[in-house]
Amino acid sequence: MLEGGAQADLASRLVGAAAAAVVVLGALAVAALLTRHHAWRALWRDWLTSVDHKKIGIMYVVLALVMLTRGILEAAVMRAQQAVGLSGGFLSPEHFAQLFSTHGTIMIFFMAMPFLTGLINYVVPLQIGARDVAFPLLNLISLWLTASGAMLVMVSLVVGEFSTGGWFGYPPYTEGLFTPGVGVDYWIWSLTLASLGSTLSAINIVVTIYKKRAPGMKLYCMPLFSWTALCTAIIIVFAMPPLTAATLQLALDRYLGFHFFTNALGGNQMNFANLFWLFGHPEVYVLILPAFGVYSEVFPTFSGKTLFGYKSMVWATMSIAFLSFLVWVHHFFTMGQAGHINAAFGIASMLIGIPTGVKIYDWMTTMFRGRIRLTVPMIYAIAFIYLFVIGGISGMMLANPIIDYQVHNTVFLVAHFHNMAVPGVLFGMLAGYTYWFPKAFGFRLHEGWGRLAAYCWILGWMGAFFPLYVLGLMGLPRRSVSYHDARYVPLELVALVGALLVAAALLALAVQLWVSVRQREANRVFVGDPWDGRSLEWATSAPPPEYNFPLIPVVKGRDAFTAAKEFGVGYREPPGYVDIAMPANSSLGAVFGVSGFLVAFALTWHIWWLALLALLVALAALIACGLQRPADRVIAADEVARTHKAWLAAVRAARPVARSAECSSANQGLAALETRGLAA
Ligand code: HEM
Ligand SMILES: [Cu+2]
Repeated sequence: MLEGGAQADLASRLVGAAAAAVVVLGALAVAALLTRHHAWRALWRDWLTSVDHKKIGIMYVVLALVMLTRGILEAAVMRAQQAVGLSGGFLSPEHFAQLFSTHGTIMIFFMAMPFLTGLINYVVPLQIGARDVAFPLLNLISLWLTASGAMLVMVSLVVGEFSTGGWFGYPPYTEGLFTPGVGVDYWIWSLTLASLGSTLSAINIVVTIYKKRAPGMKLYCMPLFSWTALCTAIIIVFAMPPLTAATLQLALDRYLGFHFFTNALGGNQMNFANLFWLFGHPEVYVLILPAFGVYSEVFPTFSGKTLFGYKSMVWATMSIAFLSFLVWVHHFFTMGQAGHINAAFGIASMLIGIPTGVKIYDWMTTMFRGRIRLTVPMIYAIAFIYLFVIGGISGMMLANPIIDYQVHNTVFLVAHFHNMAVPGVLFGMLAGYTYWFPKAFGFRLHEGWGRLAAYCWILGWMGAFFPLYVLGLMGLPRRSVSYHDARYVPLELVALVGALLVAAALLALAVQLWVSVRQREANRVFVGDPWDGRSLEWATSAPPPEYNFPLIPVVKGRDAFTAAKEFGVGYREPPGYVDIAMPANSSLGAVFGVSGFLVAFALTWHIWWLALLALLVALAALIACGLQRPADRVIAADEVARTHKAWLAAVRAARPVARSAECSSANQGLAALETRGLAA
């Protein structure tokens, strides 16, 4: 009979081996499928080298969904461990630590970030009436860098181990002295790749929004989702560098014996805490603002009204972006700074409640007297309002340093931030996925499975996290692999059931996709406006042509497409067509992605020659990038005309659908004119 510890070691190894097997077999299965369908070439030509913002957006979302799957499975394993964790459980402490570290790192950097970047990439150029982003090739490179970071985390499951230092990897624990081995290095380099990718893509988004808006689209005419994309991207540009600096300094400590964050020779770990949270707090707004943007599209669309309080919404978004840089110390109220500093940061933190409250009222007023349709995005959005307010209130509690001292590092905090991360961020992303899916693929997702998934997410989330508020108040520390107080057990069991329901939600999403693809012919919305949309992304076919719009639209105010529909000019044939030049495919994304991955992998394993070689390749590619003249592909006016006329013919042939029938196969993407005016 094995002893408890040894037993846990064995079980841990089995779980780890199973996870690694899933990754390897999954990769092999995908490769086999691609080979069987002779799809490698198409994958390379149509996707991996494409600089089309729409395809890049879709690839980001695919990456996010793959990583979401891993993150949720890990969460379920953690919950299972804690459910049986009274003086034991089946995982070793080391393994549990790897689980919360990968789960946190993945969910933030490789799930939420790619998800929102994907939605922004897909939607923003369409919403602002542009053909593409400002720097299409850079866009592809950013995607590849992010994906190679994710790949590194995946590889760590098979080769070696991942960090045990949590998603914020505090030194001195993560210093070489205390945690040698490759785990922390995997964490450092995957974050470095992800932060590079995010910074570059954020610069791209900012420039796109400033420079590529359709004529007449003033900033104050821009749809709210694009506004939140702008604010998020600006935050990233300022917030990512501290993270990159912090992880690189940590790398210097680990690799070259520097002492930035050690306890000896003048190092100070508080420098890391400050740098990390100088990034970390703005980061949570990076995650949530695009979700707010999605909700700000979903509420008006499915209430048949224009967004209430547009300007207050914009100002609230900007205030949140600004305030997000002034509150980072609330992540370490207990680390010894003076009381008045805590007080100042506590008050600053509470201030964020004001613009957020404004938004909540704006959304509620948007629904007021609207003709509300409870579609899947709307279910997520309404659940969000209820749950997010609860999360906001627990945030106000934590912002008070006196209360924070009591619950710091308990699972009360875990409940609070999942309250923001799941109903706040993830529900928004899933609402956006459901809302824009028909635009991207030309058919609607199955409504019934979508509802089931939404209800499982909502109930599962409540089951998994409401108990944690109570457990936290009872004193259960976060990151506990086991505990010795039997009073925790019942609530831990409830939380496990919740997590299983969340896993079921994920399964329902997968089934929904499968069923929808199979039934796609019945649910086509080629005309492109299935929800009676208000902004320009709905003014083109679904899926849109590569160049988005045959002629760049001219905009006169907000809700540009609703206005066009009301004036009867939503589907007009232009007087003439012109040639359109689109950027050509490029393999440079892959070159940077692969060499970036190799540099990171080689540094992790101290294979110096490989690191140097891959770095040289990346540098050479960079120089080639600079020397190369960006190639264009011209789409002849004839072809543009043909495509556009075919679409207009489809518009004429389609039967306008009333909102009551929008979830039936009568919906071909042409909305019957039943909106009640712009100012309604
Ligand atoms: C809805 C399903 C989810 C479940 C059941 C879940 C569960 C968990 C659990 C059990 C932990 C460890 C808690 C502890 O330390 O005691 C954890 C930590 C964490 N989760 Fe989640 N999670 C979910 C979704 C998410 C999402 C969507 C995000 C982010 C967007 C996220 C971000 C994190 C982070 C940052 C940590 C902290 C890791 C650390 O301690 O370093 N989680 N989660
Ligand atoms: Cu914060």
